[in-house]
Amino acid sequence: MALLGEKEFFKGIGEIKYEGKESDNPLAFKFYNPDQVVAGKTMRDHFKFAVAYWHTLCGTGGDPFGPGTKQFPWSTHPDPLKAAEDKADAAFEFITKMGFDYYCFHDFDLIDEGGSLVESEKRIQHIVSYLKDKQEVSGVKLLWGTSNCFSNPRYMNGAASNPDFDVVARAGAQVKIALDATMALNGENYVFWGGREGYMSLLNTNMKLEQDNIGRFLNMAKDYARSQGFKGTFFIEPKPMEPTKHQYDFDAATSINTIRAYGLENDFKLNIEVNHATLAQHTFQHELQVAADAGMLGSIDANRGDYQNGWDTDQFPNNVMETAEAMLVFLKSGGLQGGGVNFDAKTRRNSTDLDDIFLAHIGGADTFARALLVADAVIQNSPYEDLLGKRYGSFASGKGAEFVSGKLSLTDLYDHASANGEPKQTSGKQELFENILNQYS
Ligand code: XLS
Ligand code: NI
Ligand code: NI
Repeated sequence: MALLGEKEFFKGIGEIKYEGKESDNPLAFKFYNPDQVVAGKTMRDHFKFAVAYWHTLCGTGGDPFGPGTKQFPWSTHPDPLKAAEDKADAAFEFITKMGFDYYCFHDFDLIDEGGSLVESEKRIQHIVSYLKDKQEVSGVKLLWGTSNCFSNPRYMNGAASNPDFDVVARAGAQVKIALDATMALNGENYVFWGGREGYMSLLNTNMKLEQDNIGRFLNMAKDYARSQGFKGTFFIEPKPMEPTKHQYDFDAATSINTIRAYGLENDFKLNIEVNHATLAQHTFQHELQVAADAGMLGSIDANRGDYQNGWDTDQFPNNVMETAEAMLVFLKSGGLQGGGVNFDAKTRRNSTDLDDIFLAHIGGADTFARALLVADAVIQNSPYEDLLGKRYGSFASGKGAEFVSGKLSLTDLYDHASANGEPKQTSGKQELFENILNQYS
């Protein structure tokens, strides 16, 4: 096995360090200081930053108009097993140099799918044992595993929601293998993103059967993993569309309904992705709040979309003010339950230097770190919490408090309203709230 240093893919780039915002070294963190304590926890523990294998090690920049532009030095070996080992070496070199603690993968990001289920499983087992050693040597951990049940043409009509039972069973077999891999690598969580679990036209779709089948499928996966001793959390990752027109896990609220409708609330939480939130016409912070309010804020896929177009562009986060609003929700809800911040983001097609991958992750980590500092300052030092408390002050005492504790009837509301006349007008003060965020940034 090639350990760090034996075979170097990112030559000339050393460990990325925190140098503070005065530093003009592009290959240094300006705000992400892993050991700095914010709101009682180190930044490292707040975020649990993870590298997404699929974008960072596999994505060569292809789009519908042309092939990939990036020739990765770890993707040259003709033998799929050796190519996968090179990729793993590159992944661990990168993660270690970034100083991150985690990675995430789909089964067939790790190694190319074989010609049959049996051959694919053998390949996965080969690379899993290789990765096990790499994890041990480096201390890097698996935040979550998942299975890619959306790229192979066999899943064109869906995986767990496929109208053909044979395909549903094939997806089940694939998920079993991916769960085995995740457990063998001590994965802390397991993700279900419903890539093609949805439909294009209701005319040819039995929606009720498809959704019930997903419910059965998720329960089977959960029961299997639990029977094998898996203690981690399962996450559903909502997304409204792309690749299907109507995806069943549209947004956080819809996915929470799925979790509850199929009795999965003790085992499942949500993995909220920024660009999926915006595709659903929500803000990222809205989705975080919906998940947190249900006790299901599990993990984050960090990226950003593009204001001028409508698809999942998966760009690295760089908007501090928007991320600060999200970090307010994050801090106030006590952070993530089991998960971390996974950079589900890719460098642009024309960002072809290897150091661009470092610059992108540095920028993403710095954006989250700076936003966390802003949110913490707003909570600790600004009038924000007071103002928010005052806005709901009418529920803190008197009839309002009785209402909140369930002591009033509709007739009580009638009596209160009759005795008090027209309610006074109260400003929402939105601009003041916005100014406070700006002032403490
Ligand atoms: C795609 C999703 C995918 C999941 C994992 O849009 O974000 O990358 O995170 O399957
Ligand atoms: Ni994602
Ligand atoms: Ni996505």
